Amino acid sequence: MSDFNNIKKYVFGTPLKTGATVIDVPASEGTPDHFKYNPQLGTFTYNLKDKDMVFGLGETVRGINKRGWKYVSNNADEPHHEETKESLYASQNFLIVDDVTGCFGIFVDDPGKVEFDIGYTNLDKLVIRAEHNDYDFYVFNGESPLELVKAFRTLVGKSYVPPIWAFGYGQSRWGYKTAEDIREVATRYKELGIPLDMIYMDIDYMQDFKDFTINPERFPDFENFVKEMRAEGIHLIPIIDAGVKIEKGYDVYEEGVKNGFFCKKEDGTNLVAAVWPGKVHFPDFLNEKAAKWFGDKYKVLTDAGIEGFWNDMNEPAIFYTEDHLKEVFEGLKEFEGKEIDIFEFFNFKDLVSSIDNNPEDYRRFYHEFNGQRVRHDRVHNLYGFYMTKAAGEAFARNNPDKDILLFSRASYTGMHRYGGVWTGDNSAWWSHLLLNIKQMPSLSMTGFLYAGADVGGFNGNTTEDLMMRWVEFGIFTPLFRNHAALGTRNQELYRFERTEDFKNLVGLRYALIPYICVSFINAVVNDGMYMQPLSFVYRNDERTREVEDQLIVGDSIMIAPVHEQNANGRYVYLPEKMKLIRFRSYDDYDTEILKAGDHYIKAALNEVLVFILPGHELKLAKPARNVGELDVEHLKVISF
Ligand code: MIG
Repeated sequence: MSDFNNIKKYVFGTPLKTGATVIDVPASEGTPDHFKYNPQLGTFTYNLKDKDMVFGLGETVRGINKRGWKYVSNNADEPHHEETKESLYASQNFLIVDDVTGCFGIFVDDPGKVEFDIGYTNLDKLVIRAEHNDYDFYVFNGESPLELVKAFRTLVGKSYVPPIWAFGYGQSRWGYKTAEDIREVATRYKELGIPLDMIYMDIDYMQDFKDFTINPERFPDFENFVKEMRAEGIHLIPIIDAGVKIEKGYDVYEEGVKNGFFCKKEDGTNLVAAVWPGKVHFPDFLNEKAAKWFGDKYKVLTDAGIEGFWNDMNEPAIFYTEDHLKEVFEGLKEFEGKEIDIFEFFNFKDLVSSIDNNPEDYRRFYHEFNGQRVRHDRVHNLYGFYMTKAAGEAFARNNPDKDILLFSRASYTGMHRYGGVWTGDNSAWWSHLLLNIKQMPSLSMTGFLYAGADVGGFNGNTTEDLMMRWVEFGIFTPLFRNHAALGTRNQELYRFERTEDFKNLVGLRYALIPYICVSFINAVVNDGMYMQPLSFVYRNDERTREVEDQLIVGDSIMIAPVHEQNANGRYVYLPEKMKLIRFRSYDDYDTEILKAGDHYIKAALNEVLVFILPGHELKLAKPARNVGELDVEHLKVISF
């Protein structure tokens, strides 16, 4: 008998040990409750009831309620987060179905492709199908979605806790090249008095995009530069990419080849792919020895004083593989010199346009996983998880006295024990601010508590008003980072006109850090959520079930971010009486007690709406230049 009566496990085929779970649940006989299983098709079908809502899946497109679309767990380097996409960078196969009279949860522990057709093919059917038929299918029972979340998280283990300074504000941009560029960011923030704890280093700090190298011309005395920035209160956070440049004499490449640590093709040779460094091999993070070796490489940077990293391109992203490129050139010969009709023209065009992240390429290489040779597509969604695990375990070994910041782009359940996530290459769109709001509670459910989006938007040119509204939401997300793509409009907060407003808003974030940290730690310790949909808290209030742009943060406040351009306020639904605080800054705000129901609430461009729940309080610290300088002993209390 299991001690975990609310968790049942059903075993199909011969599942791989993915590392997602931390407790062993004995297998139950038969097939999962609630579902009709079709062994021929490998489908699990549940008939959705009228009032069923479906929650979960972590970082995906669309709403908090996942009903009405098909989602595919298949980690993808997908820079276009449109609502018609089925896959983003992450795969969390955890779902909750709830119609208030009853609810249940499921988790499909399968790191290959898994489809969740949630009322897409048939409005009223939830159909789950995995591409490979070897997995553990878990069912959770409980009285409320929150209980199901707890059951799931008991199964998959405690969430990662970052160093406290990682709750500060971070400035990033793809395009900072030199120590001088970074110094300038630090100086401009300091001059304006806008708090800052982190500056991120994107791929240009490296020598020719080689992991664990520093370009000596751009950073002539890196160690001292790290010290200089620390003296300014700033942590430098370099990026690490999955692919290792193929280059004679480059130690990481040489050692990887010598020890057989790279992913191999069927014929035993190392796969040759291309990403930013040009041709690369992919470290086999699933191979324990290779993981240990790669993890230890971070020491090059931690020895230089670095205390945080972001792991990128670990779906893995593939611009092309050598083999596929050959096939494409062969294929193109077919067209050369021939009269082609319009259909052939499109075949020709597809040949070239489908080169990057081509599904065929994910079937060309293998891993050594738990002593077995496994083809990549079978374990695809584990790659980013194991890269991050390799780093996290190395930090525990090599830097036991330090808390190190770590987050990743690709992820799978289990990675939440080693690091956080950012949600990848969003765009400077108002709809992506809204998407950020909707993704956060789903991420919280799946244990990815340290999470956030590129504030202001990554792709495309942002605007000052979008940036301000996004900051007004970002101040509540545990990871609060402004990041943008190469070639886009500069969006450091000092680039705009209303720098005083930005200073006040980021200052408010620092004021909120005691509350944010306590709420975060509570979510870790209790296997709970840092951000919740209203319907999780107000179970019996039907109206809350349709509210997707207000969130409960921690257990004392509700937020209602403005996410539309040119809006000077918004409609807010209050499930009960609450105290509104309309913040312009830490010490400039007005309050008002509002009764339950619908309200139109004004919020000028520089105003943030926070609502205190009855019987609760919000404790604020006086803003400081960085987290280290916050006085957390003397807090101001606003109570209701
Ligand atoms: O192909 O390192 O999502 O944050 O700035 C793009 C450059 C590679 C993707 C990441 C983004 C980062 C960018 N990277």
